[in-house]
Amino acid sequence: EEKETVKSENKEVLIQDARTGLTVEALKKAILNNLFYVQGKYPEIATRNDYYMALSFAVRDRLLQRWTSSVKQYLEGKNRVVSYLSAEYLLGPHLANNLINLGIYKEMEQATQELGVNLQWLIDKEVEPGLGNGGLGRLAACYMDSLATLEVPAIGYGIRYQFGIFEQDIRDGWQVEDTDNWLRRGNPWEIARRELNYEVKLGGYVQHYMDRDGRYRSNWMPELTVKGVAYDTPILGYKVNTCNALRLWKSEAPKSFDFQSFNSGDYNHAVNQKIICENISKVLYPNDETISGKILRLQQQYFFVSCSLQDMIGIHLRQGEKIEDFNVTFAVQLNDTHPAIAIAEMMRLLLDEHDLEWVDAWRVTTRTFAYTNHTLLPEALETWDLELFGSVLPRHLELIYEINKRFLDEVTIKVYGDHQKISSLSIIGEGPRKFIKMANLACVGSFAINGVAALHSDLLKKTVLKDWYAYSPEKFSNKTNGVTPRRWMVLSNPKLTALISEKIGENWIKHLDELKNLEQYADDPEFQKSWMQVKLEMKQELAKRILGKTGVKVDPESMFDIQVKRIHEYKRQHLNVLHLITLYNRLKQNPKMDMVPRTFIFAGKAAPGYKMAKLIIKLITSVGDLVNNDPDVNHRLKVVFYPNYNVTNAQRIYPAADLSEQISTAGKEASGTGNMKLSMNGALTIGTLDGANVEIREVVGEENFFLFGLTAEEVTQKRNEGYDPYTYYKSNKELKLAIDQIASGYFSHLDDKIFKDLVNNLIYHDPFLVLADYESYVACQDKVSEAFRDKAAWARMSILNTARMGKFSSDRSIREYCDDIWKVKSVPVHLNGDS
Ligand code: OX2
Repeated sequence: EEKETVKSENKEVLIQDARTGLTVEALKKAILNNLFYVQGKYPEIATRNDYYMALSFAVRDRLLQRWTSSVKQYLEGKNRVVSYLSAEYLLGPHLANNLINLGIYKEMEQATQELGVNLQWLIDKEVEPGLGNGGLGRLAACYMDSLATLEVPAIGYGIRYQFGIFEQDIRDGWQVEDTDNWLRRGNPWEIARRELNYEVKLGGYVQHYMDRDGRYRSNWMPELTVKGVAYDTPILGYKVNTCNALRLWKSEAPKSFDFQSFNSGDYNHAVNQKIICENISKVLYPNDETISGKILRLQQQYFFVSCSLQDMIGIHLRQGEKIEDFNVTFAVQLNDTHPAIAIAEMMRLLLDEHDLEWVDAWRVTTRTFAYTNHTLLPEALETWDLELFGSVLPRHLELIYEINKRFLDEVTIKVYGDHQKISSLSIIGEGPRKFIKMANLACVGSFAINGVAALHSDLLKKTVLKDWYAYSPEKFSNKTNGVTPRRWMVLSNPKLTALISEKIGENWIKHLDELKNLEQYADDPEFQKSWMQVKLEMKQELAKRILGKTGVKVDPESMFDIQVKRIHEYKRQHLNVLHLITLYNRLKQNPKMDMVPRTFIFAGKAAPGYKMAKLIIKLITSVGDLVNNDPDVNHRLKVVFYPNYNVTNAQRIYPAADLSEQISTAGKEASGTGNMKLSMNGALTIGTLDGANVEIREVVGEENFFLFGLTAEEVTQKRNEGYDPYTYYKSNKELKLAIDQIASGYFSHLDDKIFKDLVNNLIYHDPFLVLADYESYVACQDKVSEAFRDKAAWARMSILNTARMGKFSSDRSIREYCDDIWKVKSVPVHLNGDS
């Protein structure tokens, strides 16, 4: 409990004012004040948005109080700071999360109620900042929450996209994209720091000369200079005073007009320059796990990295420290290779702007950065065409050549004559056109390299980063992903949270391992009943939303079989569909059969340019149209495609899941994090031995996990032997029927062309071994159905899943990063004025 006190006439006096007070009265006063002084309204004429803003500013005031205290404390103590560089942050709505972390959810509920407005109604008004694609961006958001909760001094750096991930609508069964204008009604959670801005050069050429002291110098003459302006969002930890900054950069023109052009009458040129500059932070690239190779993307990456490093150097020098000690002040984590250009930019800043010698600059750089790899998919490993790269970053191209030359000299001594190794370690790829390999740049320049699940880290060492592992094994480690229980349990599943806390207290919210205290109730029939009652209520709520959004009526008593994530061939939503069609065919052949009723729920966005992914969505909706309207099925099967999967919708879906589909081809999903959130909310998993599934199965116990499919090793072996999907298609009757139906237009009003590419891809190529895993998947699903009939046994497994998920708190992940990689410590924050 926060108490703010001042000494007055030798008495401790409690201050509960409208800006900082946490009581119902103080909150009421704050809301009314903001309504009047910020929104300019009195209650009778205030809109829902006015109330949302008034409430949010009331919460923000309380965050700012903690934020300024945190900053003050960090600076005074000269503490080592974590700097997280990420091109994406998939934050989700702030309001409810901040109420929870401040510990004033109940108080605010009462305050709003007394003012005659409903809190949930205002929470639902928030437009979430969708500044990320999927797991990678959401991980960054969970990590920011845990850093603050563990009281670690940290800054998150990224891009303030004006338009985040597109909004998805389904029309005629197809995905259509709409722009995400999230800033339309203003953003109460950010503070523009106009005074915090940096110039970033782009394009042009480099001049070389000798200065008066005989020092060789480079002078980058850019074609364009843009300005980055800082926008800060406070990130408060759970029931602590630590409030860190998420600092996102907005690009602008350095001056509003190019006056030279303007005065000489070239108005268009002047305005165009402004547009070009503003374009850099305009829109998030909607590709998950695929590189785009576009100039604008490289500009975005460089833009935010350069602003961030200039900002960090400024902070470091203002502390009175020497530039040579930069790595003592900051540990900088690269969230995949998107910010890897930081390594060359750090060198440029140290050499060209701060006059260090090469060896000193390289020493500082390689003690500063650590790199997290998030994927083994070859199509996701970033490369840049060398010529394109040089046209945007001519100075960095020179620096990369030099870094590479020095590095390869060293390599050559070690692996003399092994040209294969040398070319695999080289930052520059040779081919018809040369290219820059960003993963290699990240590896040379970092002191630590990690994967995001045990299997993934292991495969990294054996495959894509094999030669790097052989070269510097000491850099490698694993850091299994985690998710924050504050958002993914407390906020999204308040009823389950209350039930758990009733039994074991509230400590688990900060120490998730304590969930294991629930195990003792797993066999308790009363507890099982309450547990399943919460599940049912969450399913009823979701059913209502489904009806509203899609018009499909689903039965909350049926098994909610859920696959929600980006649509990607490697995640194999089509394998799920093949099972669905198989169940449908069984029912058609035997309408009287006793089948466990299932509701198949899919959600996820497809990259707008990813044809096959979009076709998979159309397949799901087409099968759904037929199945949902077939009287023979008699409501035993329902298919839902829930549109516009984002953080807000994920929060509503996870608590309602009975079955969590984690069915990627083994070796392809680096970790997955939806798998953790679903399991925490009591869903059982059907999954392959892939990513974090392996570790989830380990902790929940193999008897509480539905395993199927080839292992990563078997997948590789099968490919090497010459995998032929056609033989699987021919030899399995149910599989053949399902595929033939798709091909013949059975689900598409007899249109036999629409799914042709998908079908041909499956039976002739099948790069993700859907057909090879089909039989094992369907057999496993049959076991799932049988298990679901035994309600008590299912409840037990569900409880044990939640009880054993402690490991997958992002608090555990962050603690490991802090101890093993960043070497940073907690710094408890006291409120200013607090004793
Ligand atoms: C994702 C991975 O696909 C996913 O498996 C992982 O859980 C997540 O990152 C967080 O680590 N883009 N998105 C990812 O990797 C890349 C690249």
